[in-house]
Amino acid sequence: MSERTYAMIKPDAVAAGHVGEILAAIEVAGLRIAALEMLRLSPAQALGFYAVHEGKPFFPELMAFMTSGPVVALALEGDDAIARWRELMGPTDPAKAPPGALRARFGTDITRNAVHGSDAPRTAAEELAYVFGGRVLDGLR
Ligand code: 3AN
Repeated sequence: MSERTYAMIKPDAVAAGHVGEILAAIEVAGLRIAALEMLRLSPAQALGFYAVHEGKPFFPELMAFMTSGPVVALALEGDDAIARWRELMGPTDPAKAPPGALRARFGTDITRNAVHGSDAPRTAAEELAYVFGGRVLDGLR
C-alpha cells in the first residue's frame, strides 16, 4: 500500500555535505521524493518535534544538535515507505547499523545519526503536518 513518511537529513549530514548522496540513496531505493525543503528548526520547533523525549537525559543535547544548523525535510512516498525508509536508515545507534545503512555511512553517534524517519503511520502524518503543514502537501497528488 502506498504511504507517505516524514524523513529528515539532520544538521550533521547537511554540514558534512552528504545531502546529495542521501537523496541519491532514496531515489535508488525507489522511494519518491514528494516534498523537499531546507530549513533551520527554531528551538520551539525542535521542542515540539521531539516533545515525546522531553525530560530524557539526552534531550538537551538533542535540542542543541537539531537547532545547530539547517536540516533537509522530506516527504517520501511509496509502497511501505515508512518501513523501507527506516530500513535504509538503520537503527538509531550508528554503531549498531549494518554497513550499507545510511546511519552507518554518515552517522557519528546516537545523537548525531544523520537522518530521521517516522516510526508509524500516525507519527508520519503528525510529523508531515508539523513540518510541511498544508502549504506543500496540499499540492501533491
Ligand atoms: P529514531 O530516530 O531511530 O526513531 P528515536 O525517535 O527513539 O529514534 O529518537 C529520536 C532521536 O533522539 C534519535 N534520532 C537520536 O538523535 C536521539 N536519541 C534517541 N535515543 C538516544 C539516546 N539514548 N542517547 C542519545 N540520543 C538519543
